[in-house]
Amino acid sequence: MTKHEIADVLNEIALLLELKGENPFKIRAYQSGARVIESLEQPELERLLAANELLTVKGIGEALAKKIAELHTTGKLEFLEKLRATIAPGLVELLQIPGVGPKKIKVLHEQLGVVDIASLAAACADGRVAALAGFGAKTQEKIVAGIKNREAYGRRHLWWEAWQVAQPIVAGLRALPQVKRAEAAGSLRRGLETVGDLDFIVSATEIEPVVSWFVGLSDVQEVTARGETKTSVRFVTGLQADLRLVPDEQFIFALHHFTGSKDHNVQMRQRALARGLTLSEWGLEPVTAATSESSASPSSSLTAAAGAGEAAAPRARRPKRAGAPADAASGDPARGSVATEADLFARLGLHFIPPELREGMGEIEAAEHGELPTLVDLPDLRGTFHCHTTASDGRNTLAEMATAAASAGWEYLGIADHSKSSFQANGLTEQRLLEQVEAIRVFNASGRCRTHVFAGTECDILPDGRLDFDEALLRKLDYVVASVHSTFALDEAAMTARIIRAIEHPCTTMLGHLTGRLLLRRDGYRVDAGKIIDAAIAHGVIIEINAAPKRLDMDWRHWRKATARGLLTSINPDAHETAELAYVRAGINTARKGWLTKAQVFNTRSLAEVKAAFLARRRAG
Ligand code: DGT
Ligand code: CA
Ligand code: CA
Ligand code: ZN
Repeated sequence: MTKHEIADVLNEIALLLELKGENPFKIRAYQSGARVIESLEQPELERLLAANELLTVKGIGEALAKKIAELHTTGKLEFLEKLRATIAPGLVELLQIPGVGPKKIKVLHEQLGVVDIASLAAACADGRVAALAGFGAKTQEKIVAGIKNREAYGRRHLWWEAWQVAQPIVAGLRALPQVKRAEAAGSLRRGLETVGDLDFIVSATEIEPVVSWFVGLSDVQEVTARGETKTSVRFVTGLQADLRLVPDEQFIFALHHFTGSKDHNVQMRQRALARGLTLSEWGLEPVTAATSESSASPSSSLTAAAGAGEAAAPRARRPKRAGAPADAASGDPARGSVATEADLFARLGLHFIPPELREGMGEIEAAEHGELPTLVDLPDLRGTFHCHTTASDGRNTLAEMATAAASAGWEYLGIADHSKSSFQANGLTEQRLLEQVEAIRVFNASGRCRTHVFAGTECDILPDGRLDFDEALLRKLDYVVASVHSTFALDEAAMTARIIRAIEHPCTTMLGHLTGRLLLRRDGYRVDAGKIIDAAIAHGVIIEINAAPKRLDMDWRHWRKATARGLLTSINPDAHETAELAYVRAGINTARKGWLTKAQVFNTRSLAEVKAAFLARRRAG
């Protein structure tokens, strides 16, 4: 078992004990035990287990050591299984509602008989929650809003999670002997922060084996449609997926159409019409008497094509399309066949538009005039900032994080653990931060790792806009990420002033997660993004793209305008363990959707350039 798996078990025990209202000391023993295990490096943990020496580790008592040994040898823990059986599973689910912690759940369960979200909603509806001591009308309101959000958001999925599901499916489809081409389209391909459903486009020589493979995937819970051209499934996670099979000569048209967005498609279709062509998921053809009638209203005919008609086999509806070459204007020597999306755009007089830009927000005009930017991409990144370690709430040590950054090929890694006011995240005191700075100096000097580590902090922005550490201490660091982690309920003007004050601090290098939003869970606090962007530009402060898939904050919709005015960003994973360094991939989506080039992303710079920039800032400040 890895140290993370063991720590997960200990944390789950702590949580279940808390739901039961057990002795706080016992609960804390499991929580701190989990932290101690994570602060060990994996080989050291294995050595201790093999030598039966766990008890020698500070913070691991007899009871814990026994349980960890049982987990290690059997992969199971009887104690946990018994504990789970004593708690209604619906109670654990309640934890997903913001503002409802184990203590509140225990009271709700004991006093109101709440066992799941439905019974909690009912208790709120007749005011019984507000009447409980320690709750009140405000708390009840918050719970009701949380339950509503959960319902409204429940149908969508984080891009990252959808991508984890989609990647192996695309690879599996491509490996089938009958498949010629396969892609994931839709919002996933456009890199949208959340995804409603997956859309796979496949061309194949034979249909049946491909459909059988798809519906036979191990996570498929239900097959919701099975036709000749479209098959839909729902996975156990609730995520749904459409598989569309098309003749190979239609592949590019289907891929473009089902990549969307709808707004982009409508504009593309209008552009085609203006040139006497009709564009659809089946092809690009001259407008004929028959098609011109239905294309009088481009968006409604598209709706019909993608909506009611799609299950009913488009090839049957349009018998001539399937066999005929997709290139209707093949007589024109200037117009070759459409083998790629670039060909399709070229046929309409456009440069290739990357999927992330296809939101109907000016990309077609820019593509017409050759004004699309060369978008930043993953290989451009040479390091990253804003990463946590076991010193605060991370799950890997400094050395483990740096080693992982080195295997990613990065030249540098910025550590930014929490500051003292974030006690819930085990924030560092002045003393502990100074020790960490020293540890980083020693680590860099040791030559253990070819990735340079920058010493930073994710410093809390206090309610009045001051930073959580003194200027003298902040000056000892390479860089400072300033973030809001508390007092979210300020009005927009006060929150904006608070953040601008932090931006004005001479030591602030970057602003962390602008709004604090948690996608599909809670909206961000209200801020005037325009004013904050102006202040950041004026003070040479970077606004991060927090690439944690649940944040993706600042939102892509702000970036194009902000960078045009001179704002710089850094794509930061907010990684709490080595595997989360890969989150920068989600941040790249945000950057690309915001039209950003390499030059606008700070962590595409070389180590020498970053060092020079930090030095220059410190001199200026
Ligand atoms: P999602 O799944 O809600 O995250 O978003 P999408 O963009 O993946 O939407 P989806 O799965 O409903 O459809 C995939 C694409 O198919 C969509 O981006 C554009 C195209 N499409 C679907 N319905 C329509 C429509 O009514 N009109 C037009 N023009 N295109 C459509
Ligand atoms: Ca979709
Ligand atoms: Ca779909
Ligand atoms: Zn943070």
